Amino acid sequence: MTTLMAGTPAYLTDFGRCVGALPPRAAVRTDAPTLELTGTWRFLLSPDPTRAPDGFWAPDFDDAHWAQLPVPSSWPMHGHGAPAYTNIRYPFPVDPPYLPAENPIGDHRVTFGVPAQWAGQRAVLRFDGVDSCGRVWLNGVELGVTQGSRLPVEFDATAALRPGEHNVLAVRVHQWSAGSYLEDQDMWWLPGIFRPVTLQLRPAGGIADVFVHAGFDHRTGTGTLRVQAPPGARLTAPELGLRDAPADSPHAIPGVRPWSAESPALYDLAVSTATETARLRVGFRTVAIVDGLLTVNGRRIQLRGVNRHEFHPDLGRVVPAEVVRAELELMKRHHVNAIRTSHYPPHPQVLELADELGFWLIDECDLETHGFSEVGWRGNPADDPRWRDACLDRMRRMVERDKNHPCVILWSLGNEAGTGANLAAMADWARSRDPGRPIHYEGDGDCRYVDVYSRMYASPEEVEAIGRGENPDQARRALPFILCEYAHAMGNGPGRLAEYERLFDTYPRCQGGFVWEWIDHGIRRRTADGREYFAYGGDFGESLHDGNFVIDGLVFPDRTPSPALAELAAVYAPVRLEFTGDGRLRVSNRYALRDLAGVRFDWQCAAEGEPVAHGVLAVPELAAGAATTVPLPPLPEPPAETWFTVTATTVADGPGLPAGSVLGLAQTQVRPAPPAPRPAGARVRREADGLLRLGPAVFEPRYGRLVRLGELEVAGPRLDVWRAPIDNDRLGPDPLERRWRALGLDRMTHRLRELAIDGDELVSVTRVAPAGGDLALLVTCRWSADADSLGLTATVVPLGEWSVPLPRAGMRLSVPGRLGEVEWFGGGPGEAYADSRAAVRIDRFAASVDELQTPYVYPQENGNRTAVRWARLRAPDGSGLRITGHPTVEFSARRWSSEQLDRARHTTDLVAGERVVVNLDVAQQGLGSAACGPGPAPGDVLAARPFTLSFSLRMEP
Ligand code: IPT
Repeated sequence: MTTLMAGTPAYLTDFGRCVGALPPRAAVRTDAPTLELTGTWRFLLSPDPTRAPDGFWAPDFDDAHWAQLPVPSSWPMHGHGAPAYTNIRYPFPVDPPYLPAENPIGDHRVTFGVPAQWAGQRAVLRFDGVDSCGRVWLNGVELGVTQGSRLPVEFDATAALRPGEHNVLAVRVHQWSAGSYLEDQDMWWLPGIFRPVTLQLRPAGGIADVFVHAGFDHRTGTGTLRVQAPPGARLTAPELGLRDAPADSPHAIPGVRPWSAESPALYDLAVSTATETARLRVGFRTVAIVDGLLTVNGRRIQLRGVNRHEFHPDLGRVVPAEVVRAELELMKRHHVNAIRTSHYPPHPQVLELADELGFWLIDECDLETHGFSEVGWRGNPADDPRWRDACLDRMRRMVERDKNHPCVILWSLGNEAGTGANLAAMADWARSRDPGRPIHYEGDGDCRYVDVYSRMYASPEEVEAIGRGENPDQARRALPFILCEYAHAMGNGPGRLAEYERLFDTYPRCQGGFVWEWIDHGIRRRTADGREYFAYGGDFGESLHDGNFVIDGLVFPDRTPSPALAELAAVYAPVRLEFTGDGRLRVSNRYALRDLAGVRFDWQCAAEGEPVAHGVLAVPELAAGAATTVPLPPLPEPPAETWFTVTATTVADGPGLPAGSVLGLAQTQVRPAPPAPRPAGARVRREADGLLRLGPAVFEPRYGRLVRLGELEVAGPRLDVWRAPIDNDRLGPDPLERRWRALGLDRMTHRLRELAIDGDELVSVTRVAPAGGDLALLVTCRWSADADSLGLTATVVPLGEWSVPLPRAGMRLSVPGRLGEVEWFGGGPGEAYADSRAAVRIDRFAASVDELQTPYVYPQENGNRTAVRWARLRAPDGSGLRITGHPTVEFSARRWSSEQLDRARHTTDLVAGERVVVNLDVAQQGLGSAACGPGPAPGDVLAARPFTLSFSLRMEP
């Protein structure tokens, strides 16, 4: 038999190895001449290799008819091919190291000039990110092949380069390669040359590589600087008193300002040889695990972190520098102090900014083989010797690139790659190369080759057990514990952030965690009529996809904060304020390494939201980790519900934190509301038209429903237990939504059983039940009124055996759409739910009905305002409806029904109707994190139990 198969190029299936790459080295700023090859390139996409042009790498190849494409770019974001989203599953057969024939090719070409002075000198061509594999030719000469999408690769360009002439760079990018088996992160598949391409002169005798070790001894306050650089290199750092000092001996620097995420002190350092100067910013800090605790500069740190992917809604994996800076500043303002670079090393600019603004970083290697879990982990590259080189190569490239950044406190081997010998080898190598940083990897469940015990989505109950040292296994018990992922922020949620933080505050070894995740990876698109929305998995016709599971961030795709970010900020607040109940305030400094100098404590007293007194509290400058109590000032007692609010704010600008940033806030009630009188006195009258009249209200007797309040058409409050399921209701192993729909909670029917007059009250009894079953809720409404207000007390009793919690417990009514402005006294300004209410305060707020909506990318229940004492809905002419809770209600108002919200799949499916639908609830089911993690705490599960809801309505002229 003669084999005729030509096959795919060998490099594509060579177990993820690069070809021709130079040894990895640090990313540093240097004065070596550098050309950025970014800009507009020529591009041709071929759906499979058989259709890709031969010889396109030849300098004289005619590419005039090719498309133009910006580089860096993710090509599917520019109209070539389409993005595709899968979470765990590979979008190709699990057949390592092979790829299917359907493997798109993106051919890239660019022509550029090189100064004549470069002649005779060595030059390297650097790619900071090529997804997934690029074969590179310069002037027709093949330089090599890249793999490892999110890692740099350098090639020697010296021989191929033609200084003083036009040069042609050609890169063939394969969407899939063996390396793709190592890159199964939960995100869009987005091929392309998505990070810079640079050409750099490498002067003879230059700084080929540099490794700065800058430690800090917290006992003596002395910094030590040791720089590994080429022989003869000299150091200059005027602020450190170093002028042309030798690099090869350690320098002790007394009285140095240490670096931390809280006070990111950096010193400029120049490392020079006769031919090159590299410029670095040095931060002095020592990371150590001491007595089972992760410490920096001698102090236990607490990670208040987020998982950050590199994502942009229009550009894919290309994130412009100004966007990254704004993003990290946004994190900073929300008291995020740590970032896990899930699940690959980010663009080098992220590390520079993290040094400058102050973040603890877990730098994670570009390694995930999660799709092997679908086949019982058979053939997992993390444990197969044939993949060992590629695994080690990836670790090396990350560590070498990022080793000089003080922000990096842990190296992470990767994510969800099972376990195996290659991971252990990566850990060993990193430890020997950089003993200054411990190793993280969540998948090493037995903690055999890691230095911290890391978990994902452990419930608060389990975290507490770990905190108490109740782990079964001794090895893990001795290690610091972190949650590398927790509180899945998908859609409306997560709940329980405050509960986790309390555990991190309580148990020293529970050193915090990283919320999953920072950003919704929604891709911006427009409907045919030009309305913008964000797309998710399946919106690009993918045959295999995981829907909106990629929409699980604290910020929307365009980086506007979702309500969860405000919640996170309140929970992560570095200053904790608590009222002790005996006229004092306890102030705790939750910084690990910084005192509270430059923080001011303002207080205010407000009666029904109207300020009546204010002042400044004297609080001593608390040392890191310290707490004290201070007395409260004498307070006025106006005849209205009064709240005392203390706000800790920064006085001066700090890195990423402008003056006036709120570091902590707390409130206490000084005086409760005088009980609102319940309307009474009017009598029920039967009108000639058959309608019933009670004070200002008109009822329709067949269904027992309110139809009018004075001139206002109010469609009767009726029992409502349905909410448009949130992702945490819809997903997870045993989704509530399935049980809710099986029971029929989304399609309840109403039968009036009784309508009667009882003294001054109109009383209706309604049986509310779904078709097909015999479970029901019996609602007794007692209506009373005076001349202009109508009161309702509704008592609800479940009938039958209810085994599921209710989505919500309350009443729904509707008013004309012109009542589009809302003012309320209660919890705000943002939405809040039972287990996500740390960010609200009691005050008076105003918003339009439209502004009350949270535009979750996948529409779902949202916008609830909590503990509302009263709310007014008003038309432009000022007339409207006032709702008063007895004592409070949960309130939401929208221009569509919960059923419409439930049916919508994108924000643009929601079209305003003619009514405003108002929900007044006793409670809703908590949020939890069940889409990927625990559900709400038992206390926030809305069990079907009898409840009473009471409020009154008044028309306002
Ligand atoms: C975990 C992944 O590490 C993360 O990338 C993301 O997919 C997250 O889940 C869900 O959004 S892995 C999961 C099996 C717990």
